[in-house]
Amino acid sequence: MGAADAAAFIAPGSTVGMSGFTGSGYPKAVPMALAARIEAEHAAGRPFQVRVWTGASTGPELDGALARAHGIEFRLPYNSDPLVREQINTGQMEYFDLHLSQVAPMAAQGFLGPLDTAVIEVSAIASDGSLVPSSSVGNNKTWIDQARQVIVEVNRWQSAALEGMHDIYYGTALPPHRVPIPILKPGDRVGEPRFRCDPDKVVAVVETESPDRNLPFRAPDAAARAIAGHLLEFLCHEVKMGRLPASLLPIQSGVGNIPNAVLGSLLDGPFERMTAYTEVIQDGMLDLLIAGRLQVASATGFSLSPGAAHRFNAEAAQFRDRVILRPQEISNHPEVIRRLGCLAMNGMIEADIYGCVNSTHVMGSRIQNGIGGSGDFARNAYISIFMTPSTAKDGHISTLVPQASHVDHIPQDVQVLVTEQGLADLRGLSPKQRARLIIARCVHPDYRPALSDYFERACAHAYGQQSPSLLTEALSWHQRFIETGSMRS
Ligand code: 0RQ
Repeated sequence: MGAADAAAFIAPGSTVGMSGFTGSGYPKAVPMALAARIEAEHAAGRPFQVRVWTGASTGPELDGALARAHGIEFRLPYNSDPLVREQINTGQMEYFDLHLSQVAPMAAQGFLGPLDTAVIEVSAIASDGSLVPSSSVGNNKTWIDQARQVIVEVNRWQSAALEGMHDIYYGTALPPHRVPIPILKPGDRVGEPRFRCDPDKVVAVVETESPDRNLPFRAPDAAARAIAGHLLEFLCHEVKMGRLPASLLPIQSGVGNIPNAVLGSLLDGPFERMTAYTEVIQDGMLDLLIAGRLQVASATGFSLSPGAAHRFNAEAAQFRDRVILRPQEISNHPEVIRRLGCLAMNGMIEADIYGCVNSTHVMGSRIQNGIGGSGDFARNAYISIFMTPSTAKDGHISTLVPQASHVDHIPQDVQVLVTEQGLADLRGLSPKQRARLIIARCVHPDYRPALSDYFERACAHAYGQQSPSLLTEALSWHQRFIETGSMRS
């Protein structure tokens, strides 16, 4: 049926579970039709908002369109849409940002309330009624299982060769019936290629032919190249010391331009027969697969530039045995990440001298995107690495500060920090030892004397000497930025 007829099944105040993960595999027609309906209702003076659950970020046809219609009352999890961000930060929308591995279990546990409608993009419907996933899996299995009714969008733009790439695991159960997840290697397939779906629940099938969001990545600048260089040197050193095998351990790479640049640098590195157990496959990872450096990549979705998406679609068949797309509760599962020993490499907003990492909030209160999978991987990784340029906003912000204005990752989950200035290996160090190393290696020279001065005064005057802090001064850099537009004094 048409998208408008399908959207008519969605009631005001209801909860909608949408497919979509980091700009791939999200429904493109029904959310737009829903947004149009919401706008019409608002014009007639009738309130109409919905609660939206997704896999992670989606695209302008979903988050953008619904936000423009002021149609989202509450949203979870990870978002990167600018209009949604603005509405969250101006208090118009409630946002629950949680670990991506925990979304599906929390929904199944009933912690999030009932799910009324699932709107799921697929690439095909099989003759037995099972659904062939599209370019992301996300939380779709759970949405289909939990929702009262299901709307299916079949997107012909998606490559037919995606069929067989997915591994939908149906072995998850709630405590006390949970059992180990039988993934021992990144390439293991433990589930089924399609979603099971009760046909009686399907109220609408809508056909589309629309590309995924597919934003271009910035070409790596000097800072990104320097960060990648430091990281490559570190990984080579770890191999030399016998702490990592020559093919490394399964890599996880976060979203953003810097992690993508780091993947690009692995093309120039000495490592062969690598594997990835990660969340999204971005351009850099596709290049590694094409070059044969990466044997296999397990993820829950793609996050490609338009050029890379075109290339992937044209050549998808050759990746079928080397790319595995799983539900996000499995791609990000703490048990599997810990067992495989992933190398977690994520971007960040800021870190403090003790290595608390803020991945989400600008100046302590404004959300940028969300924690995404960074916590799933950071806590359970073999080595947990965070990276950022040492300054932001034309040098007016130091990304290394006396105290993080918000903490997503505690020092115990942060083992290596990298900026273009250098790399600090924090493993086995006490808080004061960590601070000295971070100041010496990572901080921009413009901010190093001030940070060093703060730390030495904290060591002299703080209430305690485990993690010395001057409470009235610790957040003064952020306050100065809010008041003057610069952290510089
Ligand atoms: O602002 O957009 O206004 O220019 O933050 O920063 O440098 O473009 O960095 O694209 O690598 O993203 C942490 C946001 C980095 C990302 C974050 C400003 C900066 C710019 C973006 P503008 P860049 P990146 C698994 C892993 C959490 C989720 C995650 C992220 C904007 O990596 O969302 O790791 N991570 N998932 O100017 C104020 C600072 C700032 C700052 C940067 N200290 N203060 N503004 N900015 N540092 C994958 C998934 O979960 C899906």
